[in-house]
Amino acid sequence: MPDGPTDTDGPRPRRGPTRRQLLLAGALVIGGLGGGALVATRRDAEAGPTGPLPDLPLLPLRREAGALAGTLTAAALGAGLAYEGSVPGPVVRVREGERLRLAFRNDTDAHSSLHLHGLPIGPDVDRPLDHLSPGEGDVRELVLPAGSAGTYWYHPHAHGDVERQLLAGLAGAVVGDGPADDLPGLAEADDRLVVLTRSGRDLHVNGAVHPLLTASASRVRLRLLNATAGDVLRLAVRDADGGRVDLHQLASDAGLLERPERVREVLLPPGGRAEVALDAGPERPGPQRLRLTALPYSVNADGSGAGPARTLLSIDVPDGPALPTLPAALGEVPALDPSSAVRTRRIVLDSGPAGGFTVDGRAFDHDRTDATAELGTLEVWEIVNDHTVDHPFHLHSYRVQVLDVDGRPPPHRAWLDTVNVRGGQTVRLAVPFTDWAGRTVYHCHVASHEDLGMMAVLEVRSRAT
Ligand SMILES: [Cu+2]
Repeated sequence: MPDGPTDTDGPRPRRGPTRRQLLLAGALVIGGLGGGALVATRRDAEAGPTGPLPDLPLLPLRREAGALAGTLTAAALGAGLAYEGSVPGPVVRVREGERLRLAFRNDTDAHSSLHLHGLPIGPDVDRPLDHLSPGEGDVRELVLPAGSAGTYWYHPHAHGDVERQLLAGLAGAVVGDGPADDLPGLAEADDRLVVLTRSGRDLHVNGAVHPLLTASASRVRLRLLNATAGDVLRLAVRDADGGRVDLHQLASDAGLLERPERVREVLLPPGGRAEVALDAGPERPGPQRLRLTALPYSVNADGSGAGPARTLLSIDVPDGPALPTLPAALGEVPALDPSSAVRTRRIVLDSGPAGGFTVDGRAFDHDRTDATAELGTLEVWEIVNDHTVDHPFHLHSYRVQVLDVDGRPPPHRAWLDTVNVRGGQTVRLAVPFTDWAGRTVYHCHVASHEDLGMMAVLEVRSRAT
């Protein structure tokens, strides 16, 4: 049942932040705070879509010595930056079992790097602490393992300059395909990437402001990727009357759920992904126009400063033949038993002196190792946000499951790599250190917070060494 217009959901919108909130936020890119964003939003909500949803180009891959090989070059494009001349960058699409050899070339005039966000790769492939000078390049090689089909992405990881490079246009999607994609119920769906970025005051979908997706089937699968530098997005789909449409969540950040889960909305922090299916469905026969909407959301712990609802994407769903029901089983998300954890580690996120941000009271130091863990063990990480705004916690190379948020278990089990932690909250994570050892990082995925110090170094050691 529709639950009525959602523009009134949540705290009453305010015109903009107070000076104090801006100071507390410490960043210019917190979602929904700018007064200008409100102006753009009203226009978007009242006007129809501006044009068709742009199709994102596929990165050409050539078969070469047992691998699929491609190149991503970051370079200037107009006043901004782009991978391969495209904003967002071209989609890297591979199937489970394939070996991918991805070359990166930095043709920008600043240090940059290529981070494959969420993909199952070890620290020696990810190399998050390495920066490449202008003119330099490197190569990453990985095999997409069975069970890792999902929606991932790539972006720069040059500490101190990540926000600028993201906002300038450096972000692209990676799609891993697997056997579940061929199951009846999913195979017939119109499968679409929805890459959300910010350019100035506007949120873009595949590079366009409020485009129109004309679906080719009565079921649409949306691969939602929050590739903004700092917007926490609360996403729902509404019908022509403003009522919310049930979504069937298929995947979280790091792969498929065990089964489709019925949800009304998904909260995507910057860096986060979710895949959802929506149906014209027997309860809503006939062609219809739906709207992917960013619902009001405040990153402030006191709930202040949420903007109005914003239509991001209109979706025309045709009336079609009834499709097979969604598959009953999708992926594997084994339960992790926290009683088998070798330790509980407490990690505190907070603001620091002079407008900076800290992890456990310290700003990032490339040369310091902040935490060590042992390969093959399970740890519980208590992420404590002692600050007043959201800090989405991101760990490289090791995917995690949320055990509880302030003591409350999540609605379903999921593999995640970017977990939003609200001001004042404590989120407990199960962190299994499987597959690879090495030196890597954990950090806030609001790029400006990371740039200003909210990052730390983890070293996972193998027992043998
Ligand atoms: Cu943060």
